[in-house]
Amino acid sequence: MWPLLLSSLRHVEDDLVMMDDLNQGLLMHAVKERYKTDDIYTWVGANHSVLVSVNPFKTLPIYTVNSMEEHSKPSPNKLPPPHTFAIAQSAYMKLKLECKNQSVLISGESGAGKTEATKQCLSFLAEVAGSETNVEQRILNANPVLEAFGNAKTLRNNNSSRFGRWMEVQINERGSICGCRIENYLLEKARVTFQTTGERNFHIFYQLCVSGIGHKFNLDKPSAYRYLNQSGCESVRGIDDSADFNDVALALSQLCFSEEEMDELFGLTCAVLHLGNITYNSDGDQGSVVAPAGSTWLQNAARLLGVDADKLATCLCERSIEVRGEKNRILHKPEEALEAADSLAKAVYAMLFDWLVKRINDAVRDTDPSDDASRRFIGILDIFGFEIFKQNSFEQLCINFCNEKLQQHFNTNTFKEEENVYRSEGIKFEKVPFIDNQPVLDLIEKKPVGLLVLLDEEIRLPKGSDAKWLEKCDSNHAKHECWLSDKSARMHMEKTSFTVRHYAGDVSYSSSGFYDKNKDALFRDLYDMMAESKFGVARATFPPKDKNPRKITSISGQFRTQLNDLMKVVNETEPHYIRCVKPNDAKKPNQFDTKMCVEQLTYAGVFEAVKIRKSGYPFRLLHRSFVARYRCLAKGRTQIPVSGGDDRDTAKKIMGCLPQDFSSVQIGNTMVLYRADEHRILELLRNLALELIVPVAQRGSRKGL
Ligand code: AOV
Ligand code: MG
Repeated sequence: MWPLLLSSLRHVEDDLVMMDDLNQGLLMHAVKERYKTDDIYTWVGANHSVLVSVNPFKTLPIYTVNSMEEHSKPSPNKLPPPHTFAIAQSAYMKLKLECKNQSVLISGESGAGKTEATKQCLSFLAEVAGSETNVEQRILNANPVLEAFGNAKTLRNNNSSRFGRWMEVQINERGSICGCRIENYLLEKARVTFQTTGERNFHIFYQLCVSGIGHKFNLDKPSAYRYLNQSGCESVRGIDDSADFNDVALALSQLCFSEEEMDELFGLTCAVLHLGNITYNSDGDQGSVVAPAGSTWLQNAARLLGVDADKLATCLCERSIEVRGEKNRILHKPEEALEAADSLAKAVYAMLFDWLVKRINDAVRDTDPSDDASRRFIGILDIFGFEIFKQNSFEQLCINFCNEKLQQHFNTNTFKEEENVYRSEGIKFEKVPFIDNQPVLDLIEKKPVGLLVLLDEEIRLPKGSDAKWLEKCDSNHAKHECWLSDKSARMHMEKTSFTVRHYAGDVSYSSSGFYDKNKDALFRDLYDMMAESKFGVARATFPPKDKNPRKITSISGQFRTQLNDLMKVVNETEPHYIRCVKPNDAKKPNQFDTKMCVEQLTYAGVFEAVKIRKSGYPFRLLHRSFVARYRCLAKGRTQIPVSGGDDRDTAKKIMGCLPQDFSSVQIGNTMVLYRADEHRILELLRNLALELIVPVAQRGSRKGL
């Protein structure tokens, strides 16, 4: 063959599966090269259901209304450029054409860009689908509110979501948005009372402190509060708490929150801060008293919680228990009273967040019952990615469990989707094995001895503990392939650790605190006190409890139920995936740490997906598109019509008249399917035919190429 100017062919593919060669290094190189030119998005696979997104850490001019319009009118014969808008467009088109619910599943580690991608998809849908009732504006207004109450500055991300969310954007038969349903998962409530150095509490606290309405709630500067002044971080460069508060207040009023509701919402939030400042002295004996007597912190907290100050003091300094019908008082030591206040603060905030989501749902609900039957939805999932920290605890096990579920869905789906294409095209195919993470899911959730199942059982036992739970896990799973017993290590040093072999790697957890975190108990007296608050919002967040003590709902139990419900819904949808990648830890633009990126794409199963797709027939063109692209190879052959004719037949004839071997190309019912080798030959021949590349012998005569 002639030596060719191959460099003129080289461009960095915007679809990883289209790349000629398949290995991790080359794939990474492609993503990196694209990143250098601010092409932060790359497709994985020809059907555009998996998008890799690398956080640019700088503002790119690619999210304008113009760009939305361009993406909303993709050309039928051209690959749509990779973009979050293209994913949203594809979901929206499929929903309309196939009348099937869609989902956009967004994953990636902290700071990778999941929430930004969620907002981009929502804005695109709001712009392109619109609504007949302005409900799309209310849906967009939910964002600043949810972020103020649910996001915080962490070391990894200045605006880190500390909860997961699923937003189901409902679309009526006319293709307009008609409502939305938001489900929230696992708010990190421990942050209310403690933050690591350099991190902050939830944004709303600082916003209220600097807002003009702070005085209404007797608020002082952030530095005055124990819950805000321990981490050495009160303001963040790039965050304007005062301006953000104005956005929140505006958004709340557009979500039709009444003045009264807003007052109670902000009041309860501020009550949390006052509650944290109450101090206690020993009562000289076993118990404690609030000090100083008449503490203004106590007065403020009680006023804003809508309860009596003396009652609040009593409920913090002692608790009553019932043993065989007889009531007894247990006095709290000062440090126990402090702990009681912390647990009340966390409970108030977490319940308030749930109430807020419920209340937003009321404001964005579809109120037209005639839409019921024809309504479809696009669900968008913005949820925590795998977490592998130095210290991993109960929260990480729940989060990683959730990721295992989503990963299993991704694997099965990528695989199933391939099979479906071959089946519907009537093509023979070989089954490709893929990593199945069912064993680790079983280890965690399978009844009767899954780790979380055993933990739920433990908290129902009168004398349960972290240590006893760990012992049971050890004895039940000693031989489990995903349970790496740290028993021998435990003899020497880390007495509480255990390791789980996750899809993304081995993660060691410290079992201390699992019991309490899962039980999440608020003393009964404190709960009952809140249930009788004079404020409607407080009463709504603490509804009277079922008196049956056996029906304790654990955190892991609630989360597993939520997750299983979510998976049921997601399984009924056609999924689209956005795999977000964080290119460096410094949150800096134009820095691409290859090792970090390889790790993240591995966790996300992207290499696996590329492999599955490549082992089949990754190149697919509709008969018509194939003929349109390659008819030029058969120029001058009389048996091939210059235009028109049966496309399937013409496609066959084009390949038939060429000397190369195309015997492994599959002509399916609607598409021509083939592998990289054939693709390379076809493209080379096409470039030659169109004189896009020129043999070396002729180089001198063709300037300007
Ligand atoms: P996350 O949702 O994945 O983290 P975010 O979506 O909050 O991450 O992104 C983190 C930060 O990266 C944002 O605040 C932006 O500054 C920047 N960023 C992300 N995507 C883009 C983009 N497309 N263009 C410009 N900047 C971007 V967490 O919520 O922590 O897991 O819990
Ligand atoms: Mg986020």
